[in-house]
Amino acid sequence: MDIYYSKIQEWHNPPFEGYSQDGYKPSLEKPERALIMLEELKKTGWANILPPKQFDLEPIYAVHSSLYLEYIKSAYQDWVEFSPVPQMAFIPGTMGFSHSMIHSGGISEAHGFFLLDTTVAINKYTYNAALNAANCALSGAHSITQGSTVFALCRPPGHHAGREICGGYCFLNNTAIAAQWFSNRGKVAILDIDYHVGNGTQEIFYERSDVFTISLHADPRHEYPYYAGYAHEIGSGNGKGFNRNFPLPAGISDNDYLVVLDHALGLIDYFSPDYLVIPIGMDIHMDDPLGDFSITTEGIYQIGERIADLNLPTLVVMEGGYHIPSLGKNVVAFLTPFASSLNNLESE
Ligand code: Q9C
Ligand code: ZN
Repeated sequence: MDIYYSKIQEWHNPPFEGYSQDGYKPSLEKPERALIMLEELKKTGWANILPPKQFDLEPIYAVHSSLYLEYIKSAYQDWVEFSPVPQMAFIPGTMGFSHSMIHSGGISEAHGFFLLDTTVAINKYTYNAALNAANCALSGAHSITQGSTVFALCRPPGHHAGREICGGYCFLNNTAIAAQWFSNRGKVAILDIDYHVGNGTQEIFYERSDVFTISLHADPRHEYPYYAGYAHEIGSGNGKGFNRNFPLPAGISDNDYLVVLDHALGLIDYFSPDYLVIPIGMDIHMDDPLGDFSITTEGIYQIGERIADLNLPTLVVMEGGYHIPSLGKNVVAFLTPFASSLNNLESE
């Protein structure tokens, strides 16, 4: 199985994800996540790890605004010039809660316009890392053939990022960028199985009927991102009926999860997509520090097995998952059923 990964993604190493009375809280989204996944993938014998191709920005501008890209690109330098603190990333104290608001074009504090929360500190390398993550997703999309599966090992993740807002460790929506590229070639279904709702992906395709977005996730009444992910959000305009959310209760077991998954897979089958994009988050695992599901590694294998049974051209995109000891093994468990399907063996 082809897997896209760039070392440059390791240079995005956010120093904090928020504050508490004890000072900075360290970020759970860190380079070690990618390293443990690579380590476990290399043990399998079927993982063909490749550097991403470098694409131009056009497929990224198809999803994000140029003002937003300019922010990610220049925020660190703006901050250094405004108040030089070496190697420190910056989070403004004022955030733009609604995009009917006006971006003043001013320095640092005005950057809050683009922020959903405090988990998206930008360092000197964030822009480059995020571009490489997007290029991993695009490389995967370009290399998909009939019935094959490719894994984009993206970091930073992407599914909380909207057209011009970052949050939840996400800057560029790698999943949406790949799905948008696919949508010029056929119908796309996105099935998001990260523990958190893919609110950014939902927002980006909310009025589209050619990209069907489905997400299984923790109930937003008690879990991040709180303001999206409810079952009544079904899309609008042309997209009405083409967004589906399945909020799940705390402590959900493998079997109960698989029942909901089967229902979602039935909807995908009915939609009959040409391409499938699967944003995965191993924060669904029982040991994850952010999650409260009771999903086991065996359950994650079964989730992969059922999705692989659809036999569609499938791009798997890495999103969350923060329990380092199980993260690599869980990613391998999810991908193994795809790796053992005929087309992926033939492509080696
Ligand atoms: N007390 C993804 O899984 N909230 N993002 C952290 C911790 C943000 C998760 C708060 C969670 C974002 C890609
Ligand atoms: Zn998550």
